[in-house]
Amino acid sequence: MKIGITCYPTYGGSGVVATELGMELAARGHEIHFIAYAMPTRLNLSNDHIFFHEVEVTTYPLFDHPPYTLALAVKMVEVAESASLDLLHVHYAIPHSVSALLARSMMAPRRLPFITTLHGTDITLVGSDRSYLPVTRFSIEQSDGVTAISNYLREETIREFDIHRPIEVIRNFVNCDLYCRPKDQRRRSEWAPNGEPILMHLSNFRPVKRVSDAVEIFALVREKMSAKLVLIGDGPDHGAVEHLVRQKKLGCDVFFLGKQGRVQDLLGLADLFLLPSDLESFGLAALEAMACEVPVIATNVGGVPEVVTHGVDGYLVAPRDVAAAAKYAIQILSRADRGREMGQQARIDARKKFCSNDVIPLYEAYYRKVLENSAAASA
Ligand code: GMT
Repeated sequence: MKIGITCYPTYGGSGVVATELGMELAARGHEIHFIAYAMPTRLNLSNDHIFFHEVEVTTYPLFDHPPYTLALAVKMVEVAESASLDLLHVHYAIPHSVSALLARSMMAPRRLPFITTLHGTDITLVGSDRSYLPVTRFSIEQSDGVTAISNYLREETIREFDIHRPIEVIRNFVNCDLYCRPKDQRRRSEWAPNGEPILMHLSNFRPVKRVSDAVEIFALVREKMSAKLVLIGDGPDHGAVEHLVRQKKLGCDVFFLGKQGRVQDLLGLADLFLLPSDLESFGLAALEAMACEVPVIATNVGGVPEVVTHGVDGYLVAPRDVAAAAKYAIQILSRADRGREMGQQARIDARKKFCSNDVIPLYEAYYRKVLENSAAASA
């Protein structure tokens, strides 16, 4: 198939899933055209079935806000015509599904069906904001196919948007051949020269991620034992988190790595992964850590319980309950054998439920179904 994929190219879960999906599909022989305003962070163009088309948004003194939605729609049409795309697959409803809807109308009478994948804040925060809700609902209703990355998100979309169309749940996935615990653990000594346990967190440092809670949890752990905290990613809360680290005099024990391209090389060096978010419709970073044999302490919110099983491959606590999270962290870190056992179980669970080899064929089957329905509708 020839598929156009649109996503946010920035450091965020929806862009990561879209990029990994495109690369997996290309590896299976499909022709993939990424259409975005910049190269997605994890995109590797080495496969000659992958193409990148940049959306350039022309500005004009009259425009306070350059019309990205329109520029994207025009680019979608251009690529669909020149590459004879079979369909568009857009990640994150706002505004990508609106652009795709426009592109489909501009292409008529030639059919260009589009699938919208809902990821989280496009439904739970931004999409449900009253200023965006009507147009988000309309573009979801108008999509030829809609998928959600967890049962939680599907239910939430139906409830919040009063949606009456089918929504397919296709869960996020991880490539367990790429994401695994490195045999060579020597790099740990960069952060933990005396063999201290390492806690890790990876996110885009948005307020919803509560990175400061990861620091608070770590501070409680440090009261009981020596340990190190490695923070990967960057975003709006970076300054506040750095300030908190200084205030707690943890500067020597906390490492800020910033945005990293190959997180698969880092996650498996940790003993524990922290995901203390206020809300998470899936928690992709937790899944990636699990595949690398790292147990997870996360909050019991949204779709996280579909990923992490309490007491089996990690622990779930109430949002902002840093004391409970620290108690579990100390439990895991003070018994290395228990932590390793949970970590190994985490990889088994990640492979069983979220392996890319099982999930990618679900997308392929869904694409075929949407194409058949679209052809039948226009016959
Ligand atoms: O929160 C992020 O990392 C960004 C956000 C996005 O849409 O870019 O992530 C959402 O999609 C991820 C991939 O499907 C999910 O793993 C995250 O749980 C989800 N974030 C939230 O629901 C807050």
